[in-house]
Parts: sequence; structure tokens; C-alpha cells
Amino acid sequence: MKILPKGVRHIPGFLDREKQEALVKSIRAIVAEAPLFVPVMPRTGKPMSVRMTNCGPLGWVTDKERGYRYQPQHPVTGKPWPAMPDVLLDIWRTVSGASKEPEACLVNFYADDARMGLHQDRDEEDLETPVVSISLGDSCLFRVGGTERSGGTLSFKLSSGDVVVLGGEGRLAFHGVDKIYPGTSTLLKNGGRINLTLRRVTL
Ligand SMILES: O=C(O)CCC(=O)C(=O)O
Ligand SMILES: [Mn+2]
Repeated sequence: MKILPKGVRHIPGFLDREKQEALVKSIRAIVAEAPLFVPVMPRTGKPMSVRMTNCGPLGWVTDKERGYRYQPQHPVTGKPWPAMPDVLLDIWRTVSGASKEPEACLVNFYADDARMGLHQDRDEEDLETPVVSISLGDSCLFRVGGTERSGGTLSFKLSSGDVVVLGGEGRLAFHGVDKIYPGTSTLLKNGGRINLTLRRVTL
């Protein structure tokens, strides 16, 4: 048995294949309206390896000049983000245990060679409401530690349909994605991995 840091919950196979397919369909509609953009690191302007978009009233964006933030419009089209689909709100209500609704769903697309460095999710004003993460498509190696960067971490695979909740002490746990395992899922016809994170932003 693996012991996760306090407040971190991994729910393998939370979504069955049918639900995963329905979710991919909603994500495709979101991407058609709010195209994937390439996020770049603050100051250095170095592009991240994932491509992203959002749905919900707010979306997480980053660029060289203004850094990490939430905003109501897509950074390229200037249009409001598409609405958050009910399937996502249902998942949130089932697993988050939160009384507030999520305001942002960050959609990350990982091609075979994409990864995400160890970080905390702390651009929200609300650092108490859990973050709920949903994995679709190819599996990945996920790494999670405690609330200090220097602390130990443990790694485990996330597969299509898995949900991770970062709540309680785990809300500020360092986490990242070390690698994608190409060809491990047939859900996305062109391969890759989609991660959705549902976040409460304002207090
Ligand atoms: O892809 C994942 O599983 C994690 C994504 C993540 O940590 C983020 O978008 O902040
Ligand atoms: Mn994160």
C-alpha cells in the first residue's frame, strides 16, 4: 500500500470509459472555442512543454511580462472562457467536499515528451478549498511531496479516469509530472494526456 502525504487522495478509475469519452467530447468543444495556447514562464519567457486552455468564469494563464494569474478572458482570442460543463461540476461535488463551487478548470494537454516541474498551486486567493485533478488518455508518472520543496516525494502512475484531490494539508503539496507513457491509452485518438484541474480562485 502506498501512503500519500496527508490530504492527498488518489482515486483510481473514478471515471469509467463511458464517462471519460463524454468528458473528452466536452473538452473538444471547449478547445474549439478556446484554442490551446503555449504558456511561457514569467521573466525568462521560456515556453512550458504543455499546451493549455481553460473553462469556467476564470482561467489560469502565464506570460513573460505579467506572470502567473487568473483572468476571465482567453489570452489570445480575448473572449470569455467557455462555461464549465455540468459533468465537471458533478465530479467536483462528489469528491471535493467543498461548499464553494470551482471557478476555473485548467485544461493541460501533454504530448509524448511534455512534463511539468515540481510546483505548488498557489496563485489562488483561496488556498483552502481543494484542487481536484482528473486524468484522461495516456498514463503519466506523477510526483507528490509535502509543503516544502526540500522534502521527500513519492511517485506513482496516474491513468485515464483517475482523480487526485489535493485537500487539507495536501492543498499546498508540491507536485509535478515527470513523464508520459505514450501508447498506454486508446481514449484520445492522437494519443497524449489531458489533465483537468478544478480550482476555486476567489474567497
Ligand atoms: O497534469 C497533472 O496531473 C498535474 C497538473 C498540475 O499540477 C497543474 O496544472 O497545476
Ligand atoms: Mn499543479
